[in-house]
Amino acid sequence: MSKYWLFLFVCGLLSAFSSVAQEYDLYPKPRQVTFGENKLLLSAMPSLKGETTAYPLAVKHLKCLFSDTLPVDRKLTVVIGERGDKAIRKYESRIPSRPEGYYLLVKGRTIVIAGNDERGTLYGVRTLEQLFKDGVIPEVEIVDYPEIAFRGVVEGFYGTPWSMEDRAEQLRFYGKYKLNTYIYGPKDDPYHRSPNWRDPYPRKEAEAIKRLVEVANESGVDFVWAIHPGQDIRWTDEDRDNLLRKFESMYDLGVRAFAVFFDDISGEGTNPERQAALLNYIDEYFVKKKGDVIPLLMCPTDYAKAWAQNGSYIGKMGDLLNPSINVMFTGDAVIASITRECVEWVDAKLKRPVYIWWNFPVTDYIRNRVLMGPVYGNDTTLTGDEMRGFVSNPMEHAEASKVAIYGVAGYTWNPSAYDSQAAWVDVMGVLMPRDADALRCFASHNSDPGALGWHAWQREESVEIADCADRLMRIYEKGLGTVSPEEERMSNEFDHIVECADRLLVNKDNPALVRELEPWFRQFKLQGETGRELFAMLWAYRDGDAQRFLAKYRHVRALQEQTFLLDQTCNQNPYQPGIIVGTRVLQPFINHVFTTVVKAANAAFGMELDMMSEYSPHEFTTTVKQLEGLPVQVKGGNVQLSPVLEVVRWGVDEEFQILFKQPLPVMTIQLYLGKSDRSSWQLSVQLKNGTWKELPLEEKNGEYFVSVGTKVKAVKFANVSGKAQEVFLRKFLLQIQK
Ligand code: BEU
Repeated sequence: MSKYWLFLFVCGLLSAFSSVAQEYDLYPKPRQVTFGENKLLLSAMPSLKGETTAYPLAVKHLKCLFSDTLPVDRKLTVVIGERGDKAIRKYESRIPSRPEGYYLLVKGRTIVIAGNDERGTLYGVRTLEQLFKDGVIPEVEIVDYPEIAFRGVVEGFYGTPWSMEDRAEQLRFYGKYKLNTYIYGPKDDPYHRSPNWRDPYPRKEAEAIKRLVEVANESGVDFVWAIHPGQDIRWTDEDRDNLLRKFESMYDLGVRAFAVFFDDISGEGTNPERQAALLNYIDEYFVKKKGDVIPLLMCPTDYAKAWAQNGSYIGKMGDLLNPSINVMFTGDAVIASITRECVEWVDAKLKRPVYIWWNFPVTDYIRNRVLMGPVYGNDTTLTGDEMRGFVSNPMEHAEASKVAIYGVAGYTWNPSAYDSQAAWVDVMGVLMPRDADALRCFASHNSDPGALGWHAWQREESVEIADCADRLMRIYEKGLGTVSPEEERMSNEFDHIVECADRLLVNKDNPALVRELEPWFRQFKLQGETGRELFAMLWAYRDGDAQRFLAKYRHVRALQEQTFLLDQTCNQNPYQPGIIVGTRVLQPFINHVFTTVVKAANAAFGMELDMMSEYSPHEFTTTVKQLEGLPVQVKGGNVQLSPVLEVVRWGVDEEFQILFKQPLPVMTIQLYLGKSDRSSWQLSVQLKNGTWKELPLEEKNGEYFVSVGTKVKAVKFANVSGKAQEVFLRKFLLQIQK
């Protein structure tokens, strides 16, 4: 063969291999994959070897791949088993000696699935499932294992807990993408925490949990049931036994993994020595005694480094807790990216690898948004020796949370090979095969939580057009006369948004996702239409056509009002109610350009049109770090602060103020701090003449109540106790005279 022909032959081979590889995008990405040249046609039922000794769940899933109506082909063999099984002995040296690892071979007329352990075998079958397309499997050799031992989800948010149907669907999704952990800990399940953590579930709920555990078992996912007793626990033998009794009742429902959460509590329950003693007791007298329960998991009270300060609490946990107990941590802050520095810091304190509770894509602190962006920013060099677990805390929208959960599956399986962008693009097709591009457009513009002082974590948003939007605003600052490529690009983007939103609203691939996101899709469409009409307004101005300008201005105003109405009527909850979209790039762009264009048109056409684009009436200022950026809401004419979910560490003399746009007739103020200690607090109002007046706090049903009955310019609330306080700020409501 001449050199030329040899060259062509090699090129042909390479392209054949790479096209096979491209055809089979395996996810999460396996460690080592070598595709062969041929494909195996599976038109017959293979004969199974090792069927009786292999992990039954793996065999069950394997059999689902083949239709049992097919004739048996004796020459086609599937060999399956775990390390130590006779059937796969020949391949044992190729199995990675890592928990949940597996070796998979498809060659000639043989398929080998050899697990390092039972889960490993199951994961081998899962990979085979992904390779199986239209009755054909490519020749391949795979060596694979996960990096992080516990990977998955903690349903740990405040808000409406997921439904049992949502959870069952989630468990199947986790199984498919090799996530092995689901932690049940919804903050608003009263049997998970106060007031009912001591009581067993009523029969109906208990039955539903039992069924859920069965789905978890069938999916190869550990169902971890968490209890949250800290807010009212008494450190007595009685309460210890209450807790154990509750665990026993969950064990009877089939639960074989348990967690105790001490997050977001104040008072006696926060004592680290007491917590550790209780956990060690549970570990010794329940977990280890049962023998079939996996290691105990706990969430500490100081669960973020920002609170751990000198780390004395977390250090005590490291010293006192039995070594087998896993400890959760959210990173540098409550909402944070996971850095190597933080993991090393907390590992040293805990004297064990940390179990990360990652607060993404949770939105319980920003419930008017959805977080649909990629999973990125976590250290990709971390190994299983440094991080024992990594679970994502999702949104109350289960289906929408899959965008992030899919990313977490890839990251935790193999952090160093994880490609965040590719995973994100991929999952759009997984969730909405026919409208993947439209979903991607929506997701790309809805990913930032917004920088809220204390939770100041930001995410990229509208990445593809952010620079363009910025450049265009600067062009317009110099004058509105120039037609630029940026203008064309932005106006096309708004057209595209309208098209995508319309398609998403009627999408049939994923009804659950459409149901969850429908109000956001509608808001997105309005945003696209507003952007589109904004340009029509600008072009009318440029043409000197005052009449057309006015028509377009009125249309923009109408769209703005519809946006406001949707925000005021949909998704109404006490915690940041409403629906907002595209807040990082699109909305600021629209607001900025709207003001610029109306200002120019007013001057040119001699008009006095209102150029205010967003209504933000009241101002909030504070010296309490944790309250920085707290939104002030206007609801039904009343004014209220968005409730804070965490315990607020409130320093001596620290305060907050709400300054009203114009004096308001405040009738009463109601507030809930979770403590009755009136003398520690001072509430004052600023009267119309500018003087401050202190008002007494009365106590009513555990809440504080203040009678005001006059017009005020501002309200101030301060800690005057002379010492730091730990309180909740779950309610601060000003009732305004209508
Ligand atoms: C996420 O906003 C979030 C924060 C915390 N208040 C709670 N606990 C932990 O993060 C450990 C969590 O339940 C809540 O979802």
